[in-house]
Amino acid sequence: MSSTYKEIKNQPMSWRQTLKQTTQDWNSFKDRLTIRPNTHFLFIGCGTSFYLSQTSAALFQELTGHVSRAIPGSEVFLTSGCVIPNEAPTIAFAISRSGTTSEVLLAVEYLQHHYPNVQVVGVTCNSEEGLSKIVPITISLEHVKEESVVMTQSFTNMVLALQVIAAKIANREDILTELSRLPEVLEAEFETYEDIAKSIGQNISYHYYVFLGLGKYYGLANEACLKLKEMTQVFCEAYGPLEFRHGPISMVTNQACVLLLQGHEAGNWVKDVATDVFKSGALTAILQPFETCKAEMDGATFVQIGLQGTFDDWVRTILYMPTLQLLAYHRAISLGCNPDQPRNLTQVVVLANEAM
Ligand code: F1P
Repeated sequence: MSSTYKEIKNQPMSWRQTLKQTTQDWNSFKDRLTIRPNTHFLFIGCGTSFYLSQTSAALFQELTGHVSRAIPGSEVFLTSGCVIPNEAPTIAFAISRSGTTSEVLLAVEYLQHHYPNVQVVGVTCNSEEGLSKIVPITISLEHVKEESVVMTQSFTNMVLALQVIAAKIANREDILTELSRLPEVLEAEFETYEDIAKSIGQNISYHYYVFLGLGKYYGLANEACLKLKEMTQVFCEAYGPLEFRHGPISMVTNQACVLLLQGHEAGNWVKDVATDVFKSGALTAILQPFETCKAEMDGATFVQIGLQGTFDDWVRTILYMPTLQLLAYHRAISLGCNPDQPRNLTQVVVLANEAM
């Protein structure tokens, strides 16, 4: 069996372990973190780890109220003036599945040499590698170490670990209780997600994919694009839903597939975008946490996400991802591509010495 497929399907199990482990980790390092009312949070990573940084920064800011920002690893050491606060106390989460991506290691070293106001916490799935050796605190999810080149369960598990930390910082036991229900809801809904992901993925006549996600879902939209690009090399883009109408919607034809990640937040505003996309002739798929009145958009595809959990938008975040990962997987299989061997890619990008 494909390792990518196995890792996608392992998410209910791995989420359970992440919830348990991160609570223990937090108890062991919380006293070493100094969090003041004006503390900023940074989330630093590359590729998938950058997109999970985007989602985590949005989640952190919303729940804790602290200024939070995602930064690609390279920007920390190449253009720090644009991205790192000079004086505000700052906690930077350096994120890397492998723990060996050069840009993330260089970013950490740069912060340690130039920014005494920044405390760094590593987030990885591999504690034996470089990252955990150079940071004082590490959250290491060894149980989601992946064989695959393409990151799937590592994305959702690292976001989930950061959600637990955000809930701890915000002192929100109610949110932690809701998070603990995610694995069972994914288990209950996985088959439905896969049926829909397969039916869209198997239609290889779509040559252009768009993912629309608001706020904390924008990082998910970017990550969904990356999965499709890595596994199937199709042209895709991600936008905020209302941004899509400001020009890009003119790219849409009946060979386009537009997937909208809908929450309760901004409900009617986002629904209005879905209606416009549907009228433009694209296959319109809406992932949403409520039942649908089919008559509204007859012919559109609806995926109900987290219906059995009645979660709020914040908690539901990672539940959108398995459908999007499976879509990429099934499109790859239908095209005869091997999802475990994406073109021109390696598990880690290690820079040549000359560049450093
Ligand atoms: C991040 C990453 C992956 C990408 C590729 C190269 O790695 O950019 O997202 O799919 O395989 O590496 P990491 O720093 O999280 O290990």
